[in-house]
Amino acid sequence: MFPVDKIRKDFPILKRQVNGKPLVYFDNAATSQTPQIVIDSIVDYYSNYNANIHRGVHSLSQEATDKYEGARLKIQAHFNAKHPYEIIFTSGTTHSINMVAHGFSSILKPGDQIIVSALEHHSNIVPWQMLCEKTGAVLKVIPMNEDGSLQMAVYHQLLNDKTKIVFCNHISNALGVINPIKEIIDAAHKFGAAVLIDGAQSCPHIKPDLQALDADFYVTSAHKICGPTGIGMLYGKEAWLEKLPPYQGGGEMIDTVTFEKTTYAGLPHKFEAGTPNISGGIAFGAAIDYMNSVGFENIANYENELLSYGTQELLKIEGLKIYGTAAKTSVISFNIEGIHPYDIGVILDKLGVAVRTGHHCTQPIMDFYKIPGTVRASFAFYNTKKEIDILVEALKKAKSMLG
Ligand code: C6P
Repeated sequence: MFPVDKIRKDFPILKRQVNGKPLVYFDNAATSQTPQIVIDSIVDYYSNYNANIHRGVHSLSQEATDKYEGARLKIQAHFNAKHPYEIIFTSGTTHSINMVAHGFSSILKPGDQIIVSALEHHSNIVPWQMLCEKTGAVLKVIPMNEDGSLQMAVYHQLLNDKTKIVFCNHISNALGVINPIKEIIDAAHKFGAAVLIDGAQSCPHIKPDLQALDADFYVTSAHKICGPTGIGMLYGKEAWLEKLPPYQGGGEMIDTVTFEKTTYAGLPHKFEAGTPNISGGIAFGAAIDYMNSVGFENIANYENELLSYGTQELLKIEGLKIYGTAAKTSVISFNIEGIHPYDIGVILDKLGVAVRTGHHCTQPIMDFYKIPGTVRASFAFYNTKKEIDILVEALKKAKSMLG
């Protein structure tokens, strides 16, 4: 049996009350909670070895550098990247995507084609639109079906020799549906196009093997996987990272600087200008260790149980409709007939239940369903069936007040 009671003790925040009720935290797709061991890694850095990295010969600097680079190695091993220098520390998914988009501005030509899926987060739409404006490239969209799956036959038709890069999330943040990324990657490679996988929503549930997937780029944020905010990663295959220009100029990303000419440092430093989020990087490594100590197979099995139970219980509420019914992870996006999702969110909060309401930074998905937004309950491995019962009772109360 999954030791959820023991695991909950690792998360100090789960003990707190909200509006006089025990917190039921179902907003894990927005950000996950942080276990004590990850919090301790940040406190340890500032208490014991706070120093800038890669710069000093003194002991503290060396210690901090070792721990930061040690975290890079943990992340490399976890995602199975071939080389540690293929892992670039960034401030998060959004930053990582913008780095790649910026890099492609020197590669794309007018008429080149970029393909994105209809299920993307705004952070995987807007940078490409900006890139198209800059380069004259054209943005094409893989449309979605009513159940939230992608129309893969259309994707295969969209691909051609002009396609230079394809972007797709592994798991949709708004619906939780799982996209067929291996098929997407393999098909794009037949036309020589690169593929960027947005792993922001998959990394808390699935341990990806980046070499087996053959992804060209993979991006995620540590705060989705029990790490802190303000840190994330860009994985890029060595050949692609060598080809792309640096994103920002500054300290640490150079080899030599004169007023006539600057040459850049090798990977990963070429993409890591300035003093980074050192404690964040170290805590990202601690979060990866923590998640692996729980075990991704255990996490997936337990979260599937929560998803089945939650779906079954929520559907007992009359007028409740779930969006995104294709194969998915532990996200339930829904509306109750005649009630605005925001109003439901406010009442749930009064009852201690945290969910996200609105368009979830995916307005095109909401437009597809012709709705203003949804209520999104997203479960993590530290949630329980008892908490789902509390959500169901709270929804019944909201319905009787608002319906
Ligand atoms: N989604 C959600 O509530 P950042 O903000 O850079 O850490 O992650 C952006 C991002 C990119 N792609 C996907 C698939 C995401 O889910 C997110 C973040 C949160 O759904 C906050 S908007």
